[in-house]
Amino acid sequence: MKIYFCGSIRGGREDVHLYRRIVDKLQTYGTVLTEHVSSSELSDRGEAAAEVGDKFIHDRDVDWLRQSDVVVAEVTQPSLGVGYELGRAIDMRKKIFCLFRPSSGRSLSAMIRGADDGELFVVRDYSEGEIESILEEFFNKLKSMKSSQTVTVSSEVKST
Ligand code: 6K6
Repeated sequence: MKIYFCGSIRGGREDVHLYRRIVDKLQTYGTVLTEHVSSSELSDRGEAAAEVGDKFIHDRDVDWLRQSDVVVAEVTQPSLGVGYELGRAIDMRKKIFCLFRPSSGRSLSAMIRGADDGELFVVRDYSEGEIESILEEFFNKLKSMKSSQTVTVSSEVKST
């Protein structure tokens, strides 16, 4: 499974330790295309970013988003880039799981909370201690949905 993880970069890096824990857990389910988002060494104003340029970053990330099977976003720290990625992912009809921490004292944008449809786009409030269990719950549900779809498809093939 290819997983696209979204987390704030230029929007602020205060939650990078949580991104690391999320990515560590995600890597038990598949390949995380955007592992660098969780790196405490990523310096967006550093040489690497200047060398590749913003257009390269944008085009590469949109390409990865297209390739992904599922999108997981930590949306507590507001980020234009994460909001943009989520909007593009909705258009691509990706399965999206957003994580928000009410303990931050922030209020999540209505454009993210209001996009929750209980199916393709899900927003989940959580506290730090719950990261791993919440992701387990989400991926277990995803796996069981996928296997029931496979059963349906294979029985449809048999009946035709
Ligand atoms: C370092 C070396 C090369 O590039 C860099 C740093 N820049 C970015 N690298 C990769 N993805 C990025 C970069 N800047 C933004 N993004 C994407 O936007 C990530 O996938 C994040 O989920 C999101 C963060 O957006 P901002 O607006 O907070 O930066």
